[in-house]
Amino acid sequence: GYLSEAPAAATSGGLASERFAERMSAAHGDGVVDTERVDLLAGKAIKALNDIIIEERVSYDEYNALKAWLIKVGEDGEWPLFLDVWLEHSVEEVATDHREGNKGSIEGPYYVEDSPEVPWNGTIPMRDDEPGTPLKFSGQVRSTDGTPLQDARVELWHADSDGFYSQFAPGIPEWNLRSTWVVDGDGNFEINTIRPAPYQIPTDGACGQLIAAAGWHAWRPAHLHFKVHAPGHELLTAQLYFPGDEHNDDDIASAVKPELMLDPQPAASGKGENVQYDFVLDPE
Ligand code: MBD
Ligand code: FE
Repeated sequence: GYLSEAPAAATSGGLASERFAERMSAAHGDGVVDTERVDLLAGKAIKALNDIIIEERVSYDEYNALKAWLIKVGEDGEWPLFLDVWLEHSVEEVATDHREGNKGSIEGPYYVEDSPEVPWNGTIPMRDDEPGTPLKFSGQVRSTDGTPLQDARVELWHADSDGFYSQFAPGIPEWNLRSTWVVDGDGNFEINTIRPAPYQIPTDGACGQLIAAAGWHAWRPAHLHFKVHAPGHELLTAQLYFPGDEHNDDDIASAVKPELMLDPQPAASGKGENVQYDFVLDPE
């Protein structure tokens, strides 16, 4: 691959924290400022932690280790990573459990808005000699009643064959493996990309320290991220996965669902793979 070494945790973490802060300030006014909800939720969270301290007889050494670790999460910019890996899947479940269309999955910390547009049958931006197995990804966007959604807009972003995301790891072109397209008149698309590698949580930051200290593994299975927009329909945020990945069954971010598994086939040309997947959106 291009990079022999992983980006420092504080590099990707700091960038993820900055991007998140920018999006929050752009969307200001949408924040949760309902006193009753804050009282309820913060009160329950604090009580849950106090209950654990009493039940497990947490010591001063353990309490101080926690304090030092929480400070380090902030210093490393890893709050977006921590929260998206260990909590977002439950938020996503609550937000989408009424849906009849496609199952979704978490957004994660590495989404960037306004990626460059490519044609519905184009190629996602990539380096001239981008490593990785070529993957032709085709499908259709439909409403739950089967109507093709010809005004749908699809955003795709994913890691490279080293497991690194552009804009969050050094030395990768800004929009590498990030793009947006509008489907054709029948809701179809056919996009060329490459297969991403599995993603490993940085080992040199606070999240990596927790994983090592707890004896966990640090892996997410290889995945493609999508946002699918269509007028009058709920936004679908999803990830798609590849069969046979050793971490499909124990994703550290708990974000794999059986409905999100791809079935890639060797291309007839003998070079790369083809895969088909349709997105079904719920009317608003
Ligand atoms: C990722 O690439 C990701 O998708 C999530 C959810 C968390 C960490 C890294
Ligand atoms: Fe990801």
